[in-house]
Amino acid sequence: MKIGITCYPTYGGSGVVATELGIELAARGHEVHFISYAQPFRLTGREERIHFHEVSVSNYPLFEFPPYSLALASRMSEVANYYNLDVLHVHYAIPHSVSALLARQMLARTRRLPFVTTLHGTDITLVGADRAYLPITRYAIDESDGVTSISDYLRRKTAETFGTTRPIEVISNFVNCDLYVRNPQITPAIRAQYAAPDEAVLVHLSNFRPVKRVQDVIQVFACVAREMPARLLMVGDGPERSSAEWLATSLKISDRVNFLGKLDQVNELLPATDLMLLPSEMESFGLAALEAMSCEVPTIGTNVGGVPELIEHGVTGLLFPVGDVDAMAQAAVALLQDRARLRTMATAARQRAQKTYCASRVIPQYEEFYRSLLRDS
Ligand code: GMT
Repeated sequence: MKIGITCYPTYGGSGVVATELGIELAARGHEVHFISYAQPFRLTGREERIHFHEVSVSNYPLFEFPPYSLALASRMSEVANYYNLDVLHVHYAIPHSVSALLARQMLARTRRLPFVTTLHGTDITLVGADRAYLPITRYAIDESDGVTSISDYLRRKTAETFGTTRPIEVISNFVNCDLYVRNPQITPAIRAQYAAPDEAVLVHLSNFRPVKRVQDVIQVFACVAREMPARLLMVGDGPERSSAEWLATSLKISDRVNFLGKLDQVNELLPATDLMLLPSEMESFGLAALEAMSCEVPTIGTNVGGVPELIEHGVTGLLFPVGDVDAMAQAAVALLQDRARLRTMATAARQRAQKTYCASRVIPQYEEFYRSLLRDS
């Protein structure tokens, strides 16, 4: 198949899922065309059967807000036409599904261009639910040829928020279990780059938006660091980074916290850690936790959204109410001090990732979803 993919190319879960999906589809012989304002950050530009089409948004003195959605729709229709795409797949409803809808209509006289919208999270729970965007988001969801969501929680939330009765297929986030894995040849050396042999290594991975509650990460780690030698790796960047740095400094733990910025290759770093901290206010799935699980790293997180679908409390991780920093800290200390329990949980996390969430299991679900749309046309 020839598949067009649109996503936010910046550091974030929906962009990661879209990019990894494109890479996996191309590896299975499909031709993939990314259409966005920048090359998605996990692409190198050298992948076989993957093409990138930049959307440039011309400015004009009259435009206070340059119309990206229109430029995107134009480019989508051109790429679909020139490269004979079978299907467009947009990630994050706003504004991508509206642009896809326009592109489909622009081409309607000459060809059919079905599009799939994948809902990821705040496109429904925050931005989409905002009255300014709700009617257009609902319209674009209803008009999509196919809609998928990344957890059952998000499927239910979409029906509830938008009152839509259209079928939404749940296709979960996935991870490449062959890449996200402990590697005895390199993992110990990477760990040694960051931590002394006696230090526990905790990690947080996100785009540091308020919803991620990165201050809670620092607070939890401060409690852990009072009890044992420990180090925290903060991976990613975003609006809350500076307040997290300030908090680490005021709690006098900044020498134990490494802010690593937006790393591309987290598959090598994650296996070198012991515990993932994900104390988010909301998480429709929690891709960072899945990537950690695949690397035998359990998560201490919050019992919100789709997280309990991924993490079984007490078996593959530990979940607490949002903001319960003390409970998360105590649980982290207890787990890190009980190496046998930590190992059992780490193994269970890897097994759960392998059983349900490996790319090799999930990508065929997307392929079948595309085929079903093309059959219906
Ligand atoms: O909805 C968002 O916040 C955007 C998105 C992103 O780009 O970071 O994150 C969501 O999509 C991920 C991939 O499907 C999920 O794993 C995240 O749980 C989800 N984030 C939230 O729901 C906050």
